Amino acid sequence: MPKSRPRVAILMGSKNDWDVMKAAEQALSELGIESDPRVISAHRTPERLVRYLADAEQNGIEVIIAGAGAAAHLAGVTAAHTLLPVLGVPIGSSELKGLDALLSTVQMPGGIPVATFAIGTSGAKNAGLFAAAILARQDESLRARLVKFREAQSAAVPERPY
Ligand code: RP5
Repeated sequence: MPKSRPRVAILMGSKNDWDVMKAAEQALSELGIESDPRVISAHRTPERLVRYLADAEQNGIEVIIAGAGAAAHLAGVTAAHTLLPVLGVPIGSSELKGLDALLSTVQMPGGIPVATFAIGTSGAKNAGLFAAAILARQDESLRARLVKFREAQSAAVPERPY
């Protein structure tokens, strides 16, 4: 089956972030949403970032998820270069276990917004689900798939702990 056009970009500062960021790809793919995972660092490959963002909207990208660790400025710099919604995922790859990335991502000065998620895999998964919720506003069949996902999630919770 031919792949549909990616609607969500998943940017990450390092190949080493993929272990965490693949949770976003998985959440999207379970809802039938194609994504575009890229290793793009705001400080190691700044030109690659600007180039990617210049064409992102035209290429069909509607939401950008940006995950990075340490002094994480990927989500903020991304948001500075696009009007697309940017969902930031702090990654616990540093000595500070993601607290540095969390603060760097969440504490954006007023004017350039970044929606910030939990540190690590839960954040990446929820960023994927949040991107799906944004897309579902204009996509009835995706909305129906999201409803099914929530129902299945509820059904999987046992009534009793034993
Ligand atoms: C950040 O620095 C990346 O997002 C990564 O989480 C962290 C460490 O990168 P590597 O040295 O593992 O490539 O830019």
